[in-house]
Amino acid sequence: MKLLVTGGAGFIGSNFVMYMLEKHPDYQIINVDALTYAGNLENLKSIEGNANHTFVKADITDAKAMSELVQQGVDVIVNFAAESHVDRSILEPDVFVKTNVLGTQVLLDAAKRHGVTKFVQVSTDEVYGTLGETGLFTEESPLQPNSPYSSSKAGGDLLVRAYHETYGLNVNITRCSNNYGPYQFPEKLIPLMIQNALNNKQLPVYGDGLNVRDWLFVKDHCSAIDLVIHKGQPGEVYNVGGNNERNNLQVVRAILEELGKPESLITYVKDRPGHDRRYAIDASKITRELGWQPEYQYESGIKETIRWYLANPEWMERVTSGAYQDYFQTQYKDR
Ligand code: NAD
Ligand code: TDX
Repeated sequence: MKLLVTGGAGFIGSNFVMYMLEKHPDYQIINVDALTYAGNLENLKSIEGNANHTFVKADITDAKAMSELVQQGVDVIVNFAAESHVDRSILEPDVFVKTNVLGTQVLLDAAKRHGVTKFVQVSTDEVYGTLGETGLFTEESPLQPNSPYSSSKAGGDLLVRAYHETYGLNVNITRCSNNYGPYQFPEKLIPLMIQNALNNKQLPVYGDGLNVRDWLFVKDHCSAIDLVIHKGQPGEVYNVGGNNERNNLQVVRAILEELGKPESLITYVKDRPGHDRRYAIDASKITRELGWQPEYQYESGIKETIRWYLANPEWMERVTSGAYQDYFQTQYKDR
């Protein structure tokens, strides 16, 4: 099987490429990534020289480049490439629309033109909006995105649906909850807090710190996508979640405890505008229909993640370049 994986130099995409090369050593992977601030070839060091992996630096909004890649006998496209950070989407929504909406449409068009057998869109639970204290998002929940990020992801999802309904393209959409694990860029909650705690810097908790996320170890997300590629039914959406609800303070306190750092590092800062209160996923469909089960317990997964960041300080140093420092000055300046 020949896969075109987009965004494979980012957090989940790089974990997925490594997972697939190990699990299916006979598959060929073309990994296309524009190497934005979030894309990092160092994430792929362990597979350097693997003859079944080809990296191509290109932008998914470049129709000619995508068409040329897809016509090289690609069977399946898995689209991870996206602008992925909610806070950045509040500062600069335009690039989110360009990559997450237009980029998805460009890939769909290439898939349709060159007879790709399946298109998997890696989406997010955030397209469903927010929950109150109870309830879970199912695949039937209405799309009610609240941030420029989540609305751009919802826009991409709707185009995927339309290419199935209108042109009969074989598509699947996965909607996963918050991932954590190695290689996550330190703008997201868990790696940011690990990084700041290690450097004895303040840990900026938004609002009252009681917003709830459902955390899933990245390798469990990869196994879900692998199953969807092989067993997903045409046009179906599959929710993926860990059944691990934690509020942000619980997450941050556990990191401090694991690192032996004081709780006095926690600083409450101004809330994120439009901050979704709670996400929780009903993943019973993918379990029932495709046999997916998460393997990692949150407690051990988070410890493994912290150990990875402790063991890879040079990775952290290199990804937190000058541009990273500029972003943080803008992001936290009025908070
Ligand atoms: P990430 O920001 O770490 O990686 C995104 C990758 O896409 C980067 O390598 C970047 O260089 C690349 N990219 C961005 N714009 C591009 C473009 N125009 N052309 C080609 N490549 C481009 O993101 P992530 O956390 O790994 O998320 C991957 C996907 O999974 C996204 O689609 C995201 O919406 C989705 N998702 C993420 C989570 C999560 O918790 N991180 C949860 C559910 C779904
Ligand atoms: O400094 C911070 N302080 C803080 O309190 C940061 C960066 C975040 N938070 C809060 C906001 C959220 O309630 O922590 C929670 C998690 O924040 P993020 O790591 O930014 O993730 P989230 O907004 O939940 O979105 C993530 O999960 C769904 C990914 O970034 C998305 O790509 C994915 O679709």
